[in-house]
Amino acid sequence: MIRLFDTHEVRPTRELEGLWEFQPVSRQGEIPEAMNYRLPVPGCWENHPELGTYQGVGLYLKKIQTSRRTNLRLEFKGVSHTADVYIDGVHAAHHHNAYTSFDAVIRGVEPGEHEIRLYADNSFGEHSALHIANDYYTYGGPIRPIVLEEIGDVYIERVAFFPECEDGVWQGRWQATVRNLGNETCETSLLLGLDGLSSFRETITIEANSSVTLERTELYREAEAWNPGRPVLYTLRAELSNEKERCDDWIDRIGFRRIDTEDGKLRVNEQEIMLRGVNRHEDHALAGAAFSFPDLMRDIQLIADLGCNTVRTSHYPNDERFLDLCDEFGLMVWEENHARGLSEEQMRSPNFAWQSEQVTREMVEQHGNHASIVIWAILNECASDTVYGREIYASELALIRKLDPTRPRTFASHNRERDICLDLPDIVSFNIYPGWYTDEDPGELMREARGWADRLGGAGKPMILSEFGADGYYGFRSANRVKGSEERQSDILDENLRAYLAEEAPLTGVLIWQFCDCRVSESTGWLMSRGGTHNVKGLVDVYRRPKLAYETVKKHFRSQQSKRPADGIPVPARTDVTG
Ligand code: ADA
Repeated sequence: MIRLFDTHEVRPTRELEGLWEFQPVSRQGEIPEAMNYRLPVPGCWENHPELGTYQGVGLYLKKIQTSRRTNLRLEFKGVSHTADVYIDGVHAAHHHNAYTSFDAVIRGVEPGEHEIRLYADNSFGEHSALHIANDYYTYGGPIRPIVLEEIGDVYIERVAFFPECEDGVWQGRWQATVRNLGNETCETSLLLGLDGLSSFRETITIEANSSVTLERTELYREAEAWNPGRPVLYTLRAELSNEKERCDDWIDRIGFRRIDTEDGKLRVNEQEIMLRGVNRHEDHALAGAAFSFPDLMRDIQLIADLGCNTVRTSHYPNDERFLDLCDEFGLMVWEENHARGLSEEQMRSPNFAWQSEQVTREMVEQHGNHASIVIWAILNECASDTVYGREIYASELALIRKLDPTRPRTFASHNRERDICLDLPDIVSFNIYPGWYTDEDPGELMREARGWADRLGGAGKPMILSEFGADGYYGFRSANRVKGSEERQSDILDENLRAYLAEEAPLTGVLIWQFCDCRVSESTGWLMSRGGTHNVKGLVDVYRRPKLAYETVKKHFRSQQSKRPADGIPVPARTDVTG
């Protein structure tokens, strides 16, 4: 399943799901003597009993048939973590980072059989600055769908839509990019519209081997807003036509909403909002990082059942189908680029700056149309306390502002009073663990955090506690409520939430670490503190079995829901799911 809706009606499109041949190999490009395995795609190789801990390069191979001479576009929605693609033996794409998509376009493919070879590498080393041994697992393989499309020489490459509100009237800024792969200049007619509202047509001329981006702002007086409590979505349709017929199209969904952070408040459509949510790793005991649609839906239902109105995609851009579900059900999203806990030294790795900038750009360009994303974030717990770190924070936040001026930006800091970047984002966010890593009082620490923000450049900005939580081993019960037990985890979250959800708390959001337990990299050093190579701060375990803390959080969040209904109640909560 590619998305929750058809992305093309004109362009022939199919998902290359099913069984692919597979073989571990020693390096990218190697052609093995035999392909001894067959694995499901999308999927990760860890699900095969012999490959549960394999870290290295894996070759996926698929033969496809085409029935006419055409151009092919192959889109890989997520390959973990470094991919190299060969089509009929010719290198067609290289991409680093598991959590954003990339494509390969091949011109003039003859009818008949063609071979796709996908090399996926999940090993750590100099080539991978973002994927390192970490507090989550880097699975191997095509964890998200692979899509095969037939395109003409002129095709729609991307359509971005930015909703804006001027004097109470909705308008939309369009940015549509059309590419000409051909060797001659061409003229084409482009139709852009929103179903149920209006559309317009423009004629564009595109030189050979280049692209043109059309920009235009349109008024939508009749548009209904997307609100967390009433998530109205519109189908966006772009179509290219020549003299005779429609020759290409692009379909997406958008919502009209305005987000602002004036006076230290976060507002969606002028309504002040308190974010209540969870941090979520895309990880499941049975699926690894390759979620089936029902698994994604199950997470949405559980998050809604908890009384959350927000989810943070810690620590990387999420599966588009998950974002589609958030759009559809009114769950607000903090989406962040891919990084966790990188020191200055790690940020100075020669591959860090470009890989990090690339994932930031891809995240915003690929996911910008999702109405549910209300915050962009970067670089969780990296070196925001160093001069070099500040350069990177500043440049990535500026890049986001350039690509999308409509959403606030933040980063989750663990650097407390040492942080030197709090003047840069629109919202300040802190990860703190009172009751777990420290013995501090949650209420006092929250007020101290406000003080750090106020003194260090973040005065007047909304503040979010982006992580707090405690270990809780599923099924480990303790009469003495010792650390690591379900009881203690529940107590710690209870104490934290009492302080943070109090009327006078100076907060715009609380995000619990974390929704579900997750597998972590096998390593030495601090990762040895992760019993069973899992981070067990989940409210549910890797199989989604709720721990005691689940009910505790639900009690707090649901009572907020009734006190502050305008903050939004995601739709699945209305058809109560867990009873
Ligand atoms: C950090 C980090 C998380 C996780 C958490 C923990 O704040 O951002 O990824 O590692 O701590 O469990 O300690």
